[in-house]
Amino acid sequence: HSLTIQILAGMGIGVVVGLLCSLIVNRTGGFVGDFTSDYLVEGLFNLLGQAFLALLRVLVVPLVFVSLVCGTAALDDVRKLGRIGVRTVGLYLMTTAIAITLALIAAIIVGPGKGFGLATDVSFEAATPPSLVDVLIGIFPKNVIAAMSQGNMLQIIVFAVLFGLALTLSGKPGKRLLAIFEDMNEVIMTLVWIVMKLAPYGVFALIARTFATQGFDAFGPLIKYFVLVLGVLFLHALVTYPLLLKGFSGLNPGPFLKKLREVQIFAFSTASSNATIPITLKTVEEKLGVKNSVASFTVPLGATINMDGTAIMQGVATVFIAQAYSMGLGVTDYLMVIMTATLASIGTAGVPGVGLIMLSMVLTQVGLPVEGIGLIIGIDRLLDMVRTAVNVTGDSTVSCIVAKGEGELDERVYNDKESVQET
Ligand code: DAS
Repeated sequence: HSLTIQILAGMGIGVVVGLLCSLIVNRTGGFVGDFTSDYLVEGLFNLLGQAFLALLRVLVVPLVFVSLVCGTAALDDVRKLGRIGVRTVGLYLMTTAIAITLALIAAIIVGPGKGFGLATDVSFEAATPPSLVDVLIGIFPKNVIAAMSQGNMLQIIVFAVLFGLALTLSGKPGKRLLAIFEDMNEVIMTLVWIVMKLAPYGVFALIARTFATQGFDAFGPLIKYFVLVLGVLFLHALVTYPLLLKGFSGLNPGPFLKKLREVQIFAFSTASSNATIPITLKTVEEKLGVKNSVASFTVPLGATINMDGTAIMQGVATVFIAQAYSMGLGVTDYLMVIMTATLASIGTAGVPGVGLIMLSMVLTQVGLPVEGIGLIIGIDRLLDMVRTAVNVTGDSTVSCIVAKGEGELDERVYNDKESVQET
């Protein structure tokens, strides 16, 4: 059977087993309850899940570095690289701004926070967003080993692009070295394939543990907020992206959404765009026909600076918290929210829970009580999983649009029926 079906099964069984465990732990105390929570959920599922996540993460830095060196070297000229860079960043900022605007409008119309009637007198000191200059300075690596050991994606991207350019300008030595990098890329992609074979088990364990530990009683008064965020996330993923694919590139969104399912499941299960990079890259190249010269740049960059799903949560959460504390927001506040959320997403990597950290910057910027985050933190994990799936969908959308614009998209591959037997 196709791997996607196996992964979907892993996810489905994970939800059922997770909910069962949650019932057992909450309903039957004593030995059975303790055994389930200590040895099953926090034991076996946690071990399998974290091991699988580690296997994914360990591939990210070598894969991004090697594939981006190859991708940059494959581009025939610097002007093309510059054009790809400008188009990619421009599209990423545009999709994020659209996402958060949709979220703000929806939240203002629905008013999820009305009636909470909370008061705040605590003066709070929270993280302030980095200035644009700091963000730009921060992307230039001072020490490439440090950048790699810290997983600083923007610095790794900058160094890989410079190194790839140097390869193309180094004559014979460059050609020899590039051949080695291309072989390494093949081998690392095989490693990605191996990890994907383990996915049904890894996804099962991650999902089972999440659903076993997610307290569903936290939903109560927050159900409106939860459903509203989900609604805008699905709207953005199923309307905005298809419109952009059709509008900018004349691409049929059908094959795109169908082939992206696996990537979205990985993103959902891991709640980490970064950990999903190997899968996003493999899928965008092998199933959607985006050439490595574009995908190797747009995918890692997107996982770092493009978080549309996160921006949607932040838009709804900001309005929700303002309403919960009966604090009005003016137009300038909303513009500030859009700017701060977009800027904050540039500087932070795609790892679980980063959305809430950025939310504290947004709330501070518009003078809202940061402790309002405490209202929504209980159900944030599930929303994090869904918005990460939207984040990677946005990265893949822009990858296809930029590739099409540069003539680096093989439309035969993009449109062909998905081969049942997985590669
Ligand atoms: N989990 C983040 C990501 O990987 C998104 C978020 O925290 O909002 O994209």
